[in-house]
Formats: sequence, structure tokens, C-alpha cells
Amino acid sequence: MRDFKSSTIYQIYTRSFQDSSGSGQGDIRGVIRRLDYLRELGIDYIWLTPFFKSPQNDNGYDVADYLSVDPMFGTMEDVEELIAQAGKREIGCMFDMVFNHTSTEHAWFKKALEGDPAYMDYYIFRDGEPENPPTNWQSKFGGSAWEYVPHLKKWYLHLFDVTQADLNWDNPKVRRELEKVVLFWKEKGVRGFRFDVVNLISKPPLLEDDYEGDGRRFYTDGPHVHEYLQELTRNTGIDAMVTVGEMSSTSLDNCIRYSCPENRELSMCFNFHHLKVDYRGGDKWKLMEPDMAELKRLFMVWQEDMAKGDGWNAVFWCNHDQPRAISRFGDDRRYWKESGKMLATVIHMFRGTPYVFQGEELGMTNPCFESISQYRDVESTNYYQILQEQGCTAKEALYVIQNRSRDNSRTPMQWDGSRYAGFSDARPWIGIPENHTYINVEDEKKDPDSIFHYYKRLISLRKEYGVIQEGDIEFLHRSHPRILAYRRSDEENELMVWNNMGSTAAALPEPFGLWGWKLLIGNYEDEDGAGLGDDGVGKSWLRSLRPYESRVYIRNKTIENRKCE
Ligand code: TEU
Repeated sequence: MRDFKSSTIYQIYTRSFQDSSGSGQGDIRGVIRRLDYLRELGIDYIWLTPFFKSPQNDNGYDVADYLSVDPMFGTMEDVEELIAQAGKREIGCMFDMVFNHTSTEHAWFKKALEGDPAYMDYYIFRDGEPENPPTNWQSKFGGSAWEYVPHLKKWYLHLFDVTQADLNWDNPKVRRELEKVVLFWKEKGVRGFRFDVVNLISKPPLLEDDYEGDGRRFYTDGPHVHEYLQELTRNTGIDAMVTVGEMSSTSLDNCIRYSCPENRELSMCFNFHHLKVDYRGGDKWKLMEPDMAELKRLFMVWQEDMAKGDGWNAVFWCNHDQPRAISRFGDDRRYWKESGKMLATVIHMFRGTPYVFQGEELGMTNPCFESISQYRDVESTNYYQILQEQGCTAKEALYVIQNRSRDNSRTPMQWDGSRYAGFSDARPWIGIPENHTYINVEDEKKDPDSIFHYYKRLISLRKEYGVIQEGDIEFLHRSHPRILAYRRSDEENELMVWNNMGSTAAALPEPFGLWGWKLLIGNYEDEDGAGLGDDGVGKSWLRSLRPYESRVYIRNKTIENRKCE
């Protein structure tokens, strides 16, 4: 299996990828059926969102048994076959370990509720009066982060849904149990893991009220988190595998520590700072146009400083918790194709490991459902109410949900233009955007200029050029409002990546001489303005970029050096 620096990882939202049973829900056999597609795209690893036994209150992120497969998704044999079939295609499977919390349906929590002290110590219970939660911390899905259990006269902590109880990682027994889970899947042949909100696992010894925020500053990147991750890695031997931690509201310094090889914690981290640039006042539920200057600033800081610290980024725009990037940072109507390709170029030429979320490689968009009844996510339905309690009209609340709902990314994979998009024979569990009639795998495979073929090319370029994987990175025109330009270089090659992140043409602050440079990839069919000679090598100047235009140029340093000698 490929090392993670030259790999591209594909995220499968298992419930929405492919239904093989006619239930209207995606399943494991559906994933097996589509492995050849992923191989064609050039994918090295697939990360599957949780398919473990679960009441599905948070679509599988509420795990009731880490070692069994929810019948909704298939059987253990199906999973074993998936691992084997993926392996045959040189695709490694990464499973999603939700270790910050379990479902309240988990056997451990049930024993805790029976009052068994050993299992109560698996969770974070605190004494208290029914009307007075131990702290004022807020759940990430809205409301208090504490739930009262009358017969125990205690509260338990849930940073997410009330049915997702936080585990007590300070209890060594919990850590041993979770190591067993990792080893179980490792022995089945899994090649990597994604660890859900893993920077929230270490809570401070004293829980106190937060008068500045929702409590996150006390438990994010908590006191023992690095120690616990090192221990998990050491005791399970996963440092030879691909591991990625999802880091909520984290800091750059911590991400260096999580991902630098000498610390032996994880291969890489997800952080979300760049996906909050359209949160007004930092509030996800307050809309604003993306602040492109801030987006650029975050990319510059994280790309350059992670490299300096020998850390490694997971680079991405989309996942199952985020609206579709093309609807958010691009233009999903007028410049659908151009902006989809531009966004891909920005990420795929970065230093780090790119993640493609299912359908992103097609330019799938937000569905823009017209009624709240079409939304499924617990967070969306909660916030629809909360927004109205805060004074929004129902229409305004719906508008916010349309833009911010996690369901934006959870609609079924668009395989073809048929009624249920080739996802299922039955009515899917969630609606399908109407544009599946032309945004779909079948049509895009036929069109050599499609977003799909562009992703395919980006993925193969990373494998071909070491400079894309590990080259140094330096940004140019740092204060330009729309042009995101950077130089990558290693001993052999130099790369110049130009992106116009806006909907109108942009002049370069100074023309860029193309002599000696070769166009590696670009998102406009005609090469006007590229200044290319017949041999594809630049002969003149690049002076401006068209709306959402991307151009990547390469020049071989060794040839240049030879010329100088
Ligand atoms: O998400 C963690 C997280 O903090 C955010 O994605 C957050 O849930 C969202 O943006 C709220 O605004 C992970 C999973 O990716 C998500 O699907 C789960 O619901 C969550 O953990 C709990 O397991």
C-alpha cells in the first residue's frame, strides 16, 4: 500500500454511497460494487464513516458496539470481503473510530446506568441537583452538555447528542478497551484509522463553568491528550498505518505535536479553521459571505508552519459535516465546472494528504431542500428550533439550515441520471438533488473535460511528482484579495500554482514570465492567455486569470542547472 504522502484518500459516507439491498440506505456490499470506480479515480485509501452497531441517532457516530456491524449496513462477512476486495485493487480501508463517546445503548453505559461503579467510571458522571448541571458547558448539537439521571442522582457529560455519552479516558480500563477495538480491526486487515474528535478525549480534572464560551477551551487539546494518543499508538502498533485525527477547534502547535513523526501519535490531522470563514462572529448559524482574505491567511499559516514544524495536514474542503464546497466557495451555477476544478487545484497541489469526499469529484452541490421535513440530521432539526427560539422566522431558519446543514453533503452519491441516481432501486433515506440528471458519474466519465477527469489527473500528478507531495511551499502575492498563488519546490522540480478564487477576471500584480515553464494542468479548455508555444512550453507572460481560473506550471531545476553550467 502506498505511503500517505503520495496518496489520495476518499471518504465514503456509507449510508449514502451505494445501496445493494433495495433498502434505500447505502451498505457495505454497495461499496464493494463500486471499488473499480474508486480504482479508476486513482484512490489509495477509503475512509468509511461508521457502520458499527448503532441506534443511528447521529448516523452511526453513536456506536453501541465497536466490534459488530449494524445489520442496516450488512454483516461481518461483508466487511471482511470489502477489506479483501479493496486490497486486491491496492486500496486500503480506513475505519472510523468514535472514541470520545459511545452511544447510551452501549453495554458499558447500560451497566453504568444500573449503578455499577466500575462502569460508571467509564463515563463522566458528576453529582448534582436536578436543576443545576455541574457546569454551564454547551453540547455541540445545542443545549446543555449534561444530562441528569434521576435514579442515580447524577449527571453525565455529552459533548454531542444526549445519546452520546463521553468516555472517561483517565480510566486506564477505558483505554485498554479501546485498544482492543483497534487491534480487532487491525487484525481484520484494515490499513488505517480515522479518529473522531480525538482532541476532545482528555477532560481537565476539575470541571468549571465557562464564562467566555461554551466550555470547549477547557477540554479541547486537553491535559493528557498527547500522552493518551502516544499510548494508543504504542500499544496497538498503528504507527506503521495511516492514521488521521479529527481535531475540533484545535491549534497549530498541537497539530504539529499530533502529527510530527518523532512524537509517534498520528500520521496527520484534520482541522476546520478554514471552514469557519463564513461564520459571522464565529457562529456557524449566522450566515456571511466567505472572507477570502481570512481563508488565504489560514492556508498560508497552516501550510507554511506545519511544514516548518514537520507536521502533516490532511487537506480537504468537504466531508459529511460540511456543506458542499462548490456551493460555498465556488459558483455552483454559472461557473460550476471552473470553480469545482479550481477548488480541487488549490487543495491537491498543497503539501499534505488530500481527501476527496464522495461526489466532490463530480462537483456535487448542496440540495437546497425546500422543507425542514426533508432534513434528517439531528443537528439541523435541533437548530431549526433553536433559531426560531432566538427570534428567526421559520423561513429565515430554513434558509440558514439550507446553507449550513450537514445533510448538504449526505445526499446519495450521483451515479447516473435515473430516478434514484443509480444509488438505489428504492426511495432513498434522504432526497436527491435534481441536478443528478447531469451531475453524475456516468455522464462525467464520458466527458473528457469533466470535473471527474480533472480530479483523476490531479490524483495521478501527486503520485508522479515528489514536489507535489513533499516540496517546500511559499506563497506569493500574499495580500491579493482573490489570487491564491504558491510555489512548491524540491531538488528536482519547481511548481507554480495560480488560482483565481473569484468570479471576475484578476490581473496578476506583476506579469509572470513563462519561459522554461510547462503547463501541468489548467481548468480552461482553450489556452488563450497562457502564452504557450506549440510544444506546450511557455513563451511569453501570464498576465491575468479568468474567473475561477487555475493554472499549474512546472519547471525542471536540473535541466535549468545544466544550462547554467
Ligand atoms: O464531528 C465533530 C465536530 O465537532 C463537528 O463536525 C461538529 O459536529 C459539527 O460541525 C457541528 O457543527 C464528528 C463527526 O464527524 C460528526 O459526524 C459527529 O456527529 C460528531 O463527531 C460526533 O461523533
